[in-house]
Amino acid sequence: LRECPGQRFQVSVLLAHLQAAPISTDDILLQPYLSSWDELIKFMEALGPMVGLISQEIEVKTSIIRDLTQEEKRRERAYRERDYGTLMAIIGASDTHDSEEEQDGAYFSVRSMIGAELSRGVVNFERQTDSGCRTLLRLHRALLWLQLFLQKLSESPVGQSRLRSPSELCREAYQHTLAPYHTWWVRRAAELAFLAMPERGFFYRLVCVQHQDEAAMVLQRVVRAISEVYQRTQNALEEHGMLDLP
Ligand code: 1Q0
Repeated sequence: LRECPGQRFQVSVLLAHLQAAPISTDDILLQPYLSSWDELIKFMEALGPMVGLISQEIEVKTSIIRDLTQEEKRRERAYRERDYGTLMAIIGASDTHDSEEEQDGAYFSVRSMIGAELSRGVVNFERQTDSGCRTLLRLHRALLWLQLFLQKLSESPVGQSRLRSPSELCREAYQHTLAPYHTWWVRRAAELAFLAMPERGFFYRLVCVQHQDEAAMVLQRVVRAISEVYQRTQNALEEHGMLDLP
């Protein structure tokens, strides 16, 4: 991938985050997962105010999970310090094990989050709450939209037909993924966002290529990385009956 200095969004950075997310055989690290969304927000910021609403929504959703992570860390630290206080008074040691904390927090991965939130009873299957699981599900559905959109953007039409506009592809992908979960008002807002979608040239410059065949290669790498992340998240949510969390 070519470097694009000076541009805020970097497809190589997005790809790096996406590829850092898969761990063990079927899990996803939350930190790189959320960082991928940070990079996508940068992309959306370049599209202007109509899309601002959407990037704001992504920011709200990623912040909810990040806040839960921080809260969890504070709780663990307090618990440990109280414990250690007694312990250290006895043995006089001073070791806080800061690096270990990253490895086994509740919000370390998708599966650790699901496990922790289920055991604490914070996932509500009937009513809307701000659990990490239901929040992740919203981002997860949006990721499928992105996967489908980029897939379509990478495809060349067969025969004589010309390349279709990103705005058209965006709408089509939306109808197949997110639209069924959105209210009438949100669907109208999405329509406005599609109109703000730039032409293909904008996307090509963004990923630093000049032609469709080059773009296709870069886009397909992103699509492959997304689908790995998507599939693992899907498996975890599905196994726990979490694909319809309110
Ligand atoms: C860039 C143009 C994207 C247009 C595509 C999707 C339009 C969606 C419109 C969404 C409006 C958001 C308002 C709130 C919606 C919530 O009701 C909903 C449900 O949450 P809740 O808590 O009420 O149950 N929230 C969501 O569904 C969250 C996801 C929103 C949609 C996010 C899609 C954004 C993805 C953008 C990445 C674009 C980057 C392209 C990069 C190309 C790189 C090579």
